[in-house]
Formats: sequence, structure tokens, C-alpha cells
Amino acid sequence: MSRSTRVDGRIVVRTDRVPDEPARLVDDFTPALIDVGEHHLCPGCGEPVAMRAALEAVAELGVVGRAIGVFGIGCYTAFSNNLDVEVLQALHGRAPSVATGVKRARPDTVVFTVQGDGDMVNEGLQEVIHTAARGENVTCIMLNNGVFGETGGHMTATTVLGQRTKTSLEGRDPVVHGRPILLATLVAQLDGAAYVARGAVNNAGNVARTKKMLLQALRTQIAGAGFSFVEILTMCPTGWFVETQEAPDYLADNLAVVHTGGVLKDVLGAAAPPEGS
Ligand SMILES: Cc1ncc(C[n+]2csc(CCOP(=O)(O)OP(=O)(O)O)c2C)c(N)n1
Ligand code: SF4
Ligand SMILES: [Mg+2]
Repeated sequence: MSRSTRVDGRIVVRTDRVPDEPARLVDDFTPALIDVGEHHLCPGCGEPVAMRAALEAVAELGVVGRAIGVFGIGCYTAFSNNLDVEVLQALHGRAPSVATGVKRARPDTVVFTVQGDGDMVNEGLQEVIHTAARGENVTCIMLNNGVFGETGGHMTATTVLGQRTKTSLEGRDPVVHGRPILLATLVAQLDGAAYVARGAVNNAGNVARTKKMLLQALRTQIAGAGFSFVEILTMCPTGWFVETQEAPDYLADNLAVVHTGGVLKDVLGAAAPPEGS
């Protein structure tokens, strides 16, 4: 008896009966820097994938012992208790300023923020703009799902036109709600920003590209070249009111056509320091 079946062209694992083959562990994919392998984020959420890529980048650069994460407030905040790196909790949107303080007090550290679009663009936009303009030697990571996920899927400043959210049930209307802020595009205009990129985690290729962006952002900081910023588009099937398995395509067809991916600025380029520096 087959363990999977096809529904609308997709392979779906059957859950209506006990499988005749026992489950087997293919490999232990838990990242080394995650202390507790469990979290309470929704199935299909993109934030754990982005978090994993960031942690792998920190580990690969050999800076675990001097890395400090500054977390904003959103679903991703759950990870602040799970990680084997030092973590500080900032108030909504204030993480770039807290990161600034940490880095100025301890220039030997490698400081990165983890914030959502609601936290960074709605509730604390001026913080990241000023931090970038000052050219602070920190890395800010924004997980952009276009909604306030944790509080139930409300519209944010990055919600794309037409996107259905809890507070825009007929889709975001430019006349009523205004137009989305494309934050990476905005930050790239600032002279203090040395590295700016926008990635996504809706398929394996995009995860690999996003990890390269995170590596280069952290290398930029390690080289002392100035502010670095990586925006990552993440799935939020719960806040988007779509089926879990539909979320990666929803991201590609809606968010990614407006918040387009790629490296927007890379002052250091190939001159970045090698791993283990
Ligand atoms: C000052 C303040 N306003 C509102 C809230 C409620 N709140 C907690 S998490 C959150 C949503 C954060 O959204 P985002 O940063 O996009 O993260 P996501 O949950 O989507 O990952 C809000 C509005 C709060 N904690 N503090
Ligand atoms: S509400 Fe959205 S962002 Fe929050 S855990 Fe669920 S899928 Fe992830
Ligand atoms: Mg969000």
C-alpha cells in the first residue's frame, strides 16, 4: 500500500491510516546552534528556515563565541530561548539601536538583529533607517511575511497591493491603505549601508541564495565595512489564510513579484574576509 497519494498534482502523505512502513530518521538536520529542537511556530512557517540559515552562517564564519543576536517581537522571538548564542530582547522596532549599543561597547562582537516586517517597518522604521545612515557596523535581518503574524495576520507596511489580510479582507487597496514600503530597496539608497540584499525561503534554491547573502552580510560586518541588511521573504500560511502546502507558491506569486530578490548593494564584493576570521 502506498504511503502517499496525489491530490491536485501534489504528493500528499496519507494520514488516514497507520503507515505500513515505520518512519525512519534520514539524518539529524538540527543546526548545531539550536539548543532545543522543538518550537511552537506553525507548520510551514518560513521563519525557522530563515533562522536556520542565519545560524549556519554564524557557525560557518567561526564567530559563535562572539555572536550576539538582538531579537524584536514577533513569532520568531520564540527562538531567543532556543539558541546557543547570546541573545538580547529589544522592544518593538528598537533592535537596531540596541545592536548599535552592543557593538559600540564591544566592537569585538558580531551583532545581528532578527526582526519582522511589523516590528521593523511598522513599529520602528526610523531605527533601522538611522542605524543604516550612521553606517553602524551591525547586521540587521528582517523576516518579511507581509503580516503581523503573531497577533493574527493583520496588514503591515510591507503587505503587497491586493494581499488579503485580517485587516484588508478585500485585499490591500492603495487608496485606502497606501502602498507597500520596499525596505531593502530604501535602505540600499543610504550611503552608510555597505551590503543590502533580499532573499526568500520558499524553495531550496532560494534558501541557498539567502544563506550566501547572510554570509556576505556578516563578512561585511567582520571587515568593519559598515551597515549590512538582509530582508528575507518568509511563508506565513496562518496569517495569509492559505493551505500550508500552498504557501511557498503564494510567496512567489504575490510577495516576491513586488519585493524582488537579489543583492542590491555589495561595497566589499570579493574583498570580504574569509571564513574563520
Ligand atoms: C508596542 C506593541 N504593540 C503591539 C504589540 C503586539 N505584537 C506582538 S508581536 C506583533 C506582531 C509582530 O509582527 P512581525 O514583526 O511582522 O512578526 P511576525 O509575527 O509576522 O513574525 C505585535 C503587533 C506589542 N507586543 N507591543
Ligand atoms: S503565524 Fe505565521 S509567522 Fe507566526 S508562526 Fe504561524 S506561520 Fe509563522
Ligand atoms: Mg511579519
